[in-house]
Amino acid sequence: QAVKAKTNFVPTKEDYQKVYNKIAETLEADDYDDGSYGPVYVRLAWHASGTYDKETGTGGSNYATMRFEPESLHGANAGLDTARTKLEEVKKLFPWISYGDLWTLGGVCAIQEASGPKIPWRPGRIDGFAKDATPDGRLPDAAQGADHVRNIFYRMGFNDQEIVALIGAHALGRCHPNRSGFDGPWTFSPTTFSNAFYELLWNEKWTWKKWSGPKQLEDKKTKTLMMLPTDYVLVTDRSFKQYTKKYAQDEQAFFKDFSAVFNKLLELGVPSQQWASEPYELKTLEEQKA
Ligand code: DDH
Repeated sequence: QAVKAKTNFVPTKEDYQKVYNKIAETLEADDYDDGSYGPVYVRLAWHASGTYDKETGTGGSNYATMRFEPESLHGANAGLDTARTKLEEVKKLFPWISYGDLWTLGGVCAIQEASGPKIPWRPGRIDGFAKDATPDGRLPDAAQGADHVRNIFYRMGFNDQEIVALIGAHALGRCHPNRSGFDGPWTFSPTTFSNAFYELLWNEKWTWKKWSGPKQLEDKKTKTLMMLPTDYVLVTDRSFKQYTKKYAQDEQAFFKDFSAVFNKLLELGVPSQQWASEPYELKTLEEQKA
């Protein structure tokens, strides 16, 4: 009887809210980075999805192939084992959820709990196999320029406005010398989701950092913030900069566009017949207190 009940288990919105809540409880950690796993959860959700290639229909969030070598060892994924290991705590409690659903929900939860916009999210990804893993080189290389950024994101099916909106996720988190080689946070509040990335990019003066590490920029005023070469093209490229300016001036516009484009990112590579429901808007922990 018990076994039968388990096989027939069809999770509801309430079940996914429980998973969300558990993920939210794992975010805070005094001994990790700036005190939150949120930024690295967002990066995991993005790297699990951003391997998509619209021509071949391969890659994307469906199969969670970052669980397997060599994808787990790709240079771009350095450090994401931290997020995968932490999310195992949640997987243990809800073994029925697929890794693709867990990792993408992790990104949604991290953004909402960091005061970001609501991100519609729906379940339906399935676990694939090592043979489904994507080749190295599908994720962007921070040392390159606007052409490279366009090639990578056009391959996923995004336009210039969507590219600029997506990279605003760099309001969160930091670069780690032992992961990417780059060093430092983009904003003064790396655990709060905001339009600060664009504000700083647009309003501050940025100069090349003098150091032995990879080429990156620092803010002239405090020398504590950083920008990657690929971030900087968002104010130098003629097409990109109009959106950067808009998002620097209008946080609501950024939140609205980010919500739509992050949802689109997390759904890349999932066949539509696999979706188990319409998108949910899950509640933050704060909203559930009332
Ligand atoms: Fe990013 N990102 N990212 N990024 N990213 C890094 C960290 C974080 C690029 C390079 C880097 C997006 C786009 C790009 C986040 C989210 C998103 C790091 C530092 C590098 C390097 C890694 C480390 O050392 O730990 C490049 C290049 C691009 C590009 O588009 C050209 C996008 C689209 C997102 C997204 O989420 C939508 C987040 C969050 C982090 C912070 C992680 C952390 O641990 O903190």
